[in-house]
Amino acid sequence: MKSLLGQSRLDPDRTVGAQSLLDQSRLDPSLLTRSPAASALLDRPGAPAPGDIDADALRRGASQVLLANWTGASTVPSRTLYPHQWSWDSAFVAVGLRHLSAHRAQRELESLLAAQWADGRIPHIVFSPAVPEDAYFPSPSFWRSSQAGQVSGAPAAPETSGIVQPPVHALAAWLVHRADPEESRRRGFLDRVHPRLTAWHDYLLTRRDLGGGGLAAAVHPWEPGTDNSPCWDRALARVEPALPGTFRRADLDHGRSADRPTDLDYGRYVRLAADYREAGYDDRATRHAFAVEDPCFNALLIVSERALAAMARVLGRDDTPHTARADALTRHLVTRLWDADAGLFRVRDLHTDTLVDEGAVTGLVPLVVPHLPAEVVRSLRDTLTGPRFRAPATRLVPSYDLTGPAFDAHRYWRGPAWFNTAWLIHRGLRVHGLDTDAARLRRGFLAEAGHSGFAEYVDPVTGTPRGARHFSWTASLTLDLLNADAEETLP
Ligand code: 9WN
Repeated sequence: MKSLLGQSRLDPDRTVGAQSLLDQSRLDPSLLTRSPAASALLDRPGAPAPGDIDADALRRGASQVLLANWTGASTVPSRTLYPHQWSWDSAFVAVGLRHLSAHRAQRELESLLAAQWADGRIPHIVFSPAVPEDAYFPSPSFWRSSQAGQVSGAPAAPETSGIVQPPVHALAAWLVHRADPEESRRRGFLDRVHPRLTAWHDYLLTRRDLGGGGLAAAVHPWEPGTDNSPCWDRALARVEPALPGTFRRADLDHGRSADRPTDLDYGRYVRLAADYREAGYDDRATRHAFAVEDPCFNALLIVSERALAAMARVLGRDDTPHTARADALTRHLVTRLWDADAGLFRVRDLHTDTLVDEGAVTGLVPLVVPHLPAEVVRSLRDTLTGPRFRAPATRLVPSYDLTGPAFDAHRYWRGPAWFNTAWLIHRGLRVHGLDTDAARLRRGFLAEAGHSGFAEYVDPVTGTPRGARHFSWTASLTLDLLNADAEETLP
């Protein structure tokens, strides 16, 4: 154990380094010796990293987080704040787990897909029956999926939420397959996941094309994964909040209230989810009071559709429906959400059919889409490296425009820098051959992940860690970026 820590060179500018990874961690040190499987995972050889990063310490710290957050079939985002399985978290976790165990990464995704509804939706939370009811709100008894969701094809078990999260799963499944194609073939992994992931995209492109413009809509601020982004403020203001006192927030037991969404936001989240539930989670029967087209959500749908095409080719199936969909989605994304004057993609509010005048990191994530017009790529790169998104302390990307009126360096998706969006933008920079920018972002990512103890997010101005520590996708995507030199991009 000592040898993990004795040689930290993580960030010479700061007094904390790899030592802090484990000092802060409270992870069980006997984990390594108690389980032969666990120690085999940790003994994989390391990959090269930028000169000032101690790749070995970082890799071991990240692996420990993933081992500690593994429940036996999937990974919780955080043992304290998020004690169940989350949809896009699991996809990001699988991306990193594949470097430790392709088999375990497959199980991560397949346990999520086992909770898929008959209408194709992948729920945003799969609840563990082993976790106490009051450990997270909204709990299974709020969503009541097996009862209220019957008309939409919710499974009898497990209990789940009724909303969704961004469709990054097919990309993750493809990357997991590529990590060990032999193991994937032996287990029939692609054979099983390809039809399920296709049904998931079908759901999004039929039931969720609420704007009629060929993009998928989100009907709750939790669906794009950026809960309290300023992009939702106007749309949410139209929603009558649930009365205070009718629900109890569990997140404040673990998170600082200044880092979390406000009570007023929560009242509105609860109202929207309850209304959806009362309509059986049926998109045809619900009058969605909140409906938006989000650029990150749709960009991930495009990349995932290309991943389905790649899977179809491996399986000897026709890939043209997937490539045709990806091409059409790319056109719609640019036509409906690109704002050339602002130099980024915007959210479209479907109630007013207008673009929301706020700049968020989700408007830069479409860089991950191949075949974008060259001027769009140029402009996104300028915005990314310009004053609005160049975080002074972290080399990461803030979640919201540093110069925007709603910027708040602490509060969740209103300013703090997150690791999953940085990973996606890093991937986008690679896709478009912007390798110098990619290398800079990668270096910043790895330094901050180590320095922060794999925090959920960090203050972009001071670099202070915020939110949960030992956060699974931060650890997992760290492992992936440590291997990024070998990464391939999709055609
Ligand atoms: C609500 C689990 C999830 C992430 C989201 C992040 C946060 C939940 C919450 O945590 O949302 O889904 O309780 O705040 O915003 O992106 O998937 O890590």
